[in-house]
Amino acid sequence: MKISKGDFKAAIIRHLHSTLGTDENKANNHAWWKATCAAIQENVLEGLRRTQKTHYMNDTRAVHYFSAEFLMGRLLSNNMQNFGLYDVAHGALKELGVELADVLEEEPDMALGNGGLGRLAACFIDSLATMELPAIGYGIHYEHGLFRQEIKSGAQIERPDSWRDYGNPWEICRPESIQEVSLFGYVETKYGDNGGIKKEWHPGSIVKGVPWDIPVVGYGGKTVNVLRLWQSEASDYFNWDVFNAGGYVDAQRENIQAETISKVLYPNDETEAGKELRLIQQYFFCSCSLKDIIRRYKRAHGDDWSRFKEQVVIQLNDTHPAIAIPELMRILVDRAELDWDTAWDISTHVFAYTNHTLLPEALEKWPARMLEKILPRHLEIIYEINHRFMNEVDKKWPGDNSKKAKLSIIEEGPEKMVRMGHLSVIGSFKVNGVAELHSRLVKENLFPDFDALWPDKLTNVTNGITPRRWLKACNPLLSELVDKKVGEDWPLNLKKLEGLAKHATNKTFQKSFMSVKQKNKQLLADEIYASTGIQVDTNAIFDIQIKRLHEYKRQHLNLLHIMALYRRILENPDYDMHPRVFIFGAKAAPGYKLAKDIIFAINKVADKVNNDPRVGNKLKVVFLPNYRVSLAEKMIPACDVSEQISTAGKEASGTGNMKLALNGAVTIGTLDGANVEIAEEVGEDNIFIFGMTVEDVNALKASGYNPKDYYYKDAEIKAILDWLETDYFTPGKPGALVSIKQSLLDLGDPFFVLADFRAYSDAQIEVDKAYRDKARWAEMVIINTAMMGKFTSDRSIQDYVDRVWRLDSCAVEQQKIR
Ligand code: AZC
Repeated sequence: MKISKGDFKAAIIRHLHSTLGTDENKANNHAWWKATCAAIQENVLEGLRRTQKTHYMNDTRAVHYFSAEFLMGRLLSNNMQNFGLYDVAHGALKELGVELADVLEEEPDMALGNGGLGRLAACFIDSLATMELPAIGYGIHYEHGLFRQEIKSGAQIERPDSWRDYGNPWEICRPESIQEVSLFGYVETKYGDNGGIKKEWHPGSIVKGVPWDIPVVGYGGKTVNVLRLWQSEASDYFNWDVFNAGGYVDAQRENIQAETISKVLYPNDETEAGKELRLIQQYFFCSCSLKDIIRRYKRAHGDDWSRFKEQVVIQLNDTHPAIAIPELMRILVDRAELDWDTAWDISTHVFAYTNHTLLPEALEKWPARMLEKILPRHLEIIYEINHRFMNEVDKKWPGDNSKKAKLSIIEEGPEKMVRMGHLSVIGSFKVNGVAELHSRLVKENLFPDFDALWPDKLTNVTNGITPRRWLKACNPLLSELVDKKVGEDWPLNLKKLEGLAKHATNKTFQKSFMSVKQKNKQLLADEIYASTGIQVDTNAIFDIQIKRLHEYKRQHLNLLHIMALYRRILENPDYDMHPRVFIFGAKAAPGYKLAKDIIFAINKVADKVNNDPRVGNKLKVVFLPNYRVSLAEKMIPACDVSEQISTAGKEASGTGNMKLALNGAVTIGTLDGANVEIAEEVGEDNIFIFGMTVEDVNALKASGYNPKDYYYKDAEIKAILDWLETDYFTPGKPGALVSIKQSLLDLGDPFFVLADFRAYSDAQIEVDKAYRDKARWAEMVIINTAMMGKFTSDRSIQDYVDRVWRLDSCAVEQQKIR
């Protein structure tokens, strides 16, 4: 039973009046947006209430997804889709004289994450709710999410993101579930009468964690799970003490310090930020979340801990929440007074850990000194875990000290470091990588000795993406076409898309499919014009690279190729190529100089190319500022060629690669991450694979890679790199782009850009040829969409359920949609 358009209209107006205190004549788009959200939220909250009641009555085992990042994007369109209310809302607003599209644009993105890892968490909680699995996401309620990127004279400028300035209509504050978190201080050892010792932590500071709940609506609107995000505040009790002792000013200072914890998201992707505040953030949300889980468990089971590991599984999204392991041990040993072995048995049956990267700079390590200062009791517990683990290592490899040094949680050196990856592997019952290739490299290169010690612990779960957001909601035109061909239930069963394959060579279907692509390209062209003033031709190939800016992702390889094309056109005005628009979206970590230089270079090359009459329409270069989830939703449906060109062995999986292929883009990529599995699915004729494999990279490294060999042997490479040194792209400022050349020549080209350049350029020539054969291209495009079924996040979640979580779904009764 669904609500009628008229009733939904009435609900919007009711909220306009009684929630927002305005009326139809005064309301602007922002007010319409809020009123529409409020009307939808009625259903969300009813679903949430039913879900929580059902889970409580059934005393379900649940997964708790601990993640420092959740990159949710916007929620209105998704929530409407999931309740099947999109068309109703669209019609209702139309009758009120309001465009749904404009209303949707009012919503700020919830950008509480950096990139892949945070967006994966968002896709996973969507799948968990859709599959009716009892689950809670736990994270941090950052006041400022990822910075807003502006481009000024070609350079990235960071501006604060303030997603909650005008309130967030979805979140619910839960003061009844506030937790307190201890920090700093010292540990007292107490000796009991029976000779036993007891540790007591006397914290130096206490902060309050205030939970904000974001409901997560499953597709079909039955299960509504929760994402619980913690906001830090000064603890009343502590504040009061300080107030009495030192007065108002000191109390205010305490306040500010406490509130700093959840103030900002660290804007680094794949770099460990060795900062005290970051460790405090991690501990803060882990401690709040564990206490929350335990409170809920105790409500059903009292002080009987024997069922805890049956009821609770905690997935650690990378090592950021690894401190939860010693925290649970502390609670069990110091507070619940369980003996160590019982506590360890519980703990190691509760935690599982996902590794997302092999880059050494991303593997978190904390100085032992810092832990000692902030979490003195936890450091003791980590030492104890390590001591017992070293005994186990000694049993397997008696007397082998080098093994011990390799496996120890503690890295000895001038500064003693705690390796959070090792702690995570030792404290978890399962560890997974995020694509087949990556998981193999985790076993062979990152944790080989752990794999020898515990052969069943390391496993793979290939990433996935939610087809609800990344096809159904973001690409309505294609969704409609797909509905007609394979039925409407593909969002729940993405393998159904395979039904498109048999139409891949059908001329009429090719025409319909490519006309959808053309319309989506027009929409993106409008967006490009609105945000950059650049006019692009929708008959050109839309070639897109969207992801965080990082050397290993090799946006500069793409750039060198663009420069090569430009040069070829200048040298030969008849250079034969189909017109192409190269489109980028990428944020660079604010402290990552070379990444920012690459953004600058892309923009400077774009300026020249786009305004050079000799180039005409053949080549355009666009850098769309402030890449984020809502912009991705506009770019992905319009893409012809998807750039997935990381150095083999460096991209753990990638998920943008899946989204683009799903929406009918053809990939040009290396055999890296999930590209390998995408190639398996679509077949080698429907993807452009180029460049070195992991083995090739290792061999070249072993033989002594010298990028200068390529520079001197390949005249085009030399010409392009030398071009960067002139002032051609930066008039009056020679050398402004030289850092890129330096990194590729003098600093050894650590990501093998020059070694892969020629293969990349050749593959691009093949792409160009394929595109010009309209029938062949349409067939490739259709096959790509058809064969992406494997990459639904529902499949990833099912793999977690089978291989890691052992979780049962729990049906929640369908509500009447209001
Ligand atoms: C990313 C990986 O780089 C990306 O390949 C993967 O698809 C994604 O995680 C999801 O698994 N990693 C990160 O975003 N960050 C870190 C610290 O690994």
